[in-house]
Amino acid sequence: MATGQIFSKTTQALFYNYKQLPIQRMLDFDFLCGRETPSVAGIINPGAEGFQKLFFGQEEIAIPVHSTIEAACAAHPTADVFINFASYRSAAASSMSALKQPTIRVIAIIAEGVPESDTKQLIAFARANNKIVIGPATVGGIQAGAFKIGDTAGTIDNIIQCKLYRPGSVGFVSKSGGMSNELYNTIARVTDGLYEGIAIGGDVFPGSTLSDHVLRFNNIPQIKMIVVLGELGGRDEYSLVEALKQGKISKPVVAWVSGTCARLFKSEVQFGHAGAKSGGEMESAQAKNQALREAGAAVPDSYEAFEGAIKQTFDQLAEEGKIAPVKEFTPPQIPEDLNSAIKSGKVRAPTHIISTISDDRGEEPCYAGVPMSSIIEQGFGVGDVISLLWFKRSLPRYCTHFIEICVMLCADHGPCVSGAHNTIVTARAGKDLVSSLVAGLLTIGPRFGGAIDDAARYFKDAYDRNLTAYEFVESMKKKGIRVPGIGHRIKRGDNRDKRVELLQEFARTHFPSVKYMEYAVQVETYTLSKANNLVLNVDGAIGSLFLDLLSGSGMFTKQEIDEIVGIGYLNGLFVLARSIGLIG
Ligand code: Q5B
Repeated sequence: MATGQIFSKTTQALFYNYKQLPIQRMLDFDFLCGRETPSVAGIINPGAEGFQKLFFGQEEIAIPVHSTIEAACAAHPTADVFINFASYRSAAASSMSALKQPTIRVIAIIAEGVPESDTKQLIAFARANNKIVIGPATVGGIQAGAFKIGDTAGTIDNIIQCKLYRPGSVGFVSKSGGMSNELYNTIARVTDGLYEGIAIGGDVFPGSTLSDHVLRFNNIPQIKMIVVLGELGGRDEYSLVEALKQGKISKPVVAWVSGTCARLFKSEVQFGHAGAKSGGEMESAQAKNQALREAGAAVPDSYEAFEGAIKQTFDQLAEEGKIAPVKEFTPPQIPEDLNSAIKSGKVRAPTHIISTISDDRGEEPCYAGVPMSSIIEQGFGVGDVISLLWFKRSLPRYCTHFIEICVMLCADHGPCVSGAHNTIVTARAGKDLVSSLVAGLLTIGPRFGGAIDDAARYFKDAYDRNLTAYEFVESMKKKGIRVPGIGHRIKRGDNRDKRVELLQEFARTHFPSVKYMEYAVQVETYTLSKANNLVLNVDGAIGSLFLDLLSGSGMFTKQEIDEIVGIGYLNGLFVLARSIGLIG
């Protein structure tokens, strides 16, 4: 890896695995730097295709999403950086696929824990094909004012504070991503700023080494000095020592190898990174610092003195007139995200939708204020859940049991009724479950299953107006309306509907009052005198009994009963019930 620049203000990347936050951070950085094109050309999200909406400054842009690396590379041939946010399990395979793409030149592998044997294969392949691997176990890297990988340099506030939106004169390379943030800050304080910073990652076998990047920085004219932060463990720093000794590095190098504290421990200590453990004297921070010092790098006596050493080297270069003044500018302001502004109490926003029946904002979802755990602990059934979600209250057990009986009794009615017929035809035509179910449900209406609400409305109105059964039926006839809840294609006066009988029996035993149902029975007696098929059907039985449930339970005001009947969602009971059979 002996080339110089690897990024520029027009570099574009492909981002593997959709991670909204790091992508948005890259785009925010672009905006801050005044880039004209977003640095993320495409996203690879295995199995998904389309686009993702993200912000580029104040504007929303659509970034294409591809399901394969091959498709993404073909669609974006100028995007030559591959940022791999795959897990440690799949990072190696996806990285190898990316390396095999002719358009990809640099890849950054973020995952920690990639098997070392896999990394070695990636390194060998990359070297043979003249490609650059940054990581694994890295945050990535940044070219100030031009291009940034994922979460490198942290928040926008930090990026602004470290003046990373415009280039300075310092090349920086470290093993640690976290410490690189710290050093970006230090460099901003005591020099004219960072030009490029790379975190190579803390694995034993990094895809590219400290010396790889130092040699590269040496070839970049804008970089006037190089800062290196190594750490104990491994021998990477010795390649740098060799390069310095051989005179391959002409620019001043300020270096520090952290981990000098390891000697204070009686036994070997594994620090945060996989590679950060001293395997012997040669790999100790002290030995590596000494070797770097002897090779000509400016190496302070402690980490605390690192900042001073960087400053001294920079000041010297400035004094020698080797540093051109940086073009300062005020970066544009990134609009704050609505969510974070709401969180900090700066703005308020109206909600789009309010649910008055369930709430999942707390520790656990609640139905009408009743937490899920108590629904389970109290042994609630489907009837109780319906009462909470439809009527927003806990109804007495006999009511919720009645609801459950309705659902059970109406769950199916053979293959010949409209709903089942349509569902069967649709399913046999090869359609999926949802389409077949919906085809059946769409037949529910005034003549089939959907007469419960009308039955409740008309029976209530007639009963409340003290109409006799005769007056009610005849007035309906005059208006040309069939009495909802009366009549059946098969059932007859001498072949009653068992479901109706079961509902009546339950209600007579458990309901405090069945006045509406008894009224419906009087209506049936009269209609049966006209024709033998004009029985009280299951819709009429449920409609009239629901009126008794609403008025007899004492849980609803008169106004609420009128509202429930007026809105008309008792047919929902039939829809719910029959879905069971249609799905079957
Ligand atoms: N006539 C149910 O009719 C049906 C009359 C009436 C006064 C009436 C019919 C009707 C009202 C709506 C209703 C729910 C279409 C039914 C259900 C669930 C189900 C379904 C299943 C399941 C049956 C013959 C003569 C005519 C009509 C008169 C009929 N109904 N008069 N009030 N209600 N009912 N729907 O047998 O003088 O000869 O012209 O619309 O409650 O859907 O099992 O299939 O679980 O899946 O086709 O149980 O009653 O009778 O239309 O030939 O009429 O009776 O005016 O008089 P039919 P039609 P006329 S339960």
